[in-house]
Amino acid sequence: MTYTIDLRSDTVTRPTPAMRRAMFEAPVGDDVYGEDPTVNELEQRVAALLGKEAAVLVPSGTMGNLISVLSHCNRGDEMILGDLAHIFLYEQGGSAAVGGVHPRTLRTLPDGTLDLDEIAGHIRADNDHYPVSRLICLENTHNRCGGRVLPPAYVDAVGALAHARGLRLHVDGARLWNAAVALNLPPSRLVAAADSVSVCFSKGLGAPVGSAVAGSQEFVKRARRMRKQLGGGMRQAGVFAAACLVALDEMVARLAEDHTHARLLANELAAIGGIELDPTTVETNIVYFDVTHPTIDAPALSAALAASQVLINPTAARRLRAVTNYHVSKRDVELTIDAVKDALGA
Ligand code: TLP
Repeated sequence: MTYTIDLRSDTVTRPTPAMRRAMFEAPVGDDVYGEDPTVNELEQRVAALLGKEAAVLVPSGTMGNLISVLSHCNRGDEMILGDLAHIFLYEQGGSAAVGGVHPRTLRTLPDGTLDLDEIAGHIRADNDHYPVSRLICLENTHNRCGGRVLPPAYVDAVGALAHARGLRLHVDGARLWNAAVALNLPPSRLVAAADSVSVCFSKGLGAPVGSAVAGSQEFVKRARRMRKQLGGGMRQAGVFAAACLVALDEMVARLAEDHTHARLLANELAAIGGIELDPTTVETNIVYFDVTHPTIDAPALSAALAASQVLINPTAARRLRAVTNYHVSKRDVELTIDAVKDALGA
């Protein structure tokens, strides 16, 4: 093999030639003054796609989630979220560190949902001893649950519960596009009940940079202020917003191919002795699998694969995560399977 098959994440995707051309040609202005026409076009497109009044471009998914939490919550407020949520696990506790927001984690079920009764049971009563329960966060698709897609009716039910009890619902939709393609539904349907949504252009869609946060006019006004406070106000950001527009035009429908490749990878991996996973849980582009080999653990398998130019990250002593993406072809999946068999002597 003379090239690298990179399954570490879909964040490794590089901009397409069409994106680079659009970046070169993009009309730009100072976005802090609201004068970048390409950014404005992107924000309007995203708001429409998500069925929200407005949207704001932000540099990353992490900042999009942080801005959303901070725009909903005051210091000392509580947010309810899953113990496997990206916001809880992988964002340095930014909501607590920067915003003083108290996280209340509930057990994440294997399909990425939280039990509705458990959510209801953890919404705080009005009592001087308690923080104020302000926000519920969901993640769609759910990264740590293997790219699972949340059923729209479930998200609706969580939203209804939140609103009935005076809370708000945020959806971390870093891979909402994958969920929409998997369900064959418009993205707006998946977040109809959400008060805010963050989405990314820099994961499976291949744009070099960019995420957005969408919600009501009032929410986005607060989010825009929060973005500036966090240092995320950008100037001629149209240069990369242009790539995000191409991503929306050209890269969403093709995610189906990544999903097909992930299923193929999962089915083939499951047939290898020393590997364990349930391929029926693979709904989008993320495949978690366990290595049960007596002498080869996950870091060892990852290192052996890297020596054959296949990059797959270990996520625990016996677990690895492979993420199919734009640069990974069907042939690459087959080569990956051969490399895993070789590494395990299977
Ligand atoms: N996830 C990255 C790593 O941080 C784990 C990856 O490789 O999957 N929400 C979700 C659900 C995400 O998966 C990620 C990135 C983010 C938010 C943060 O996005 P960025 O990296 O743009 O800050």
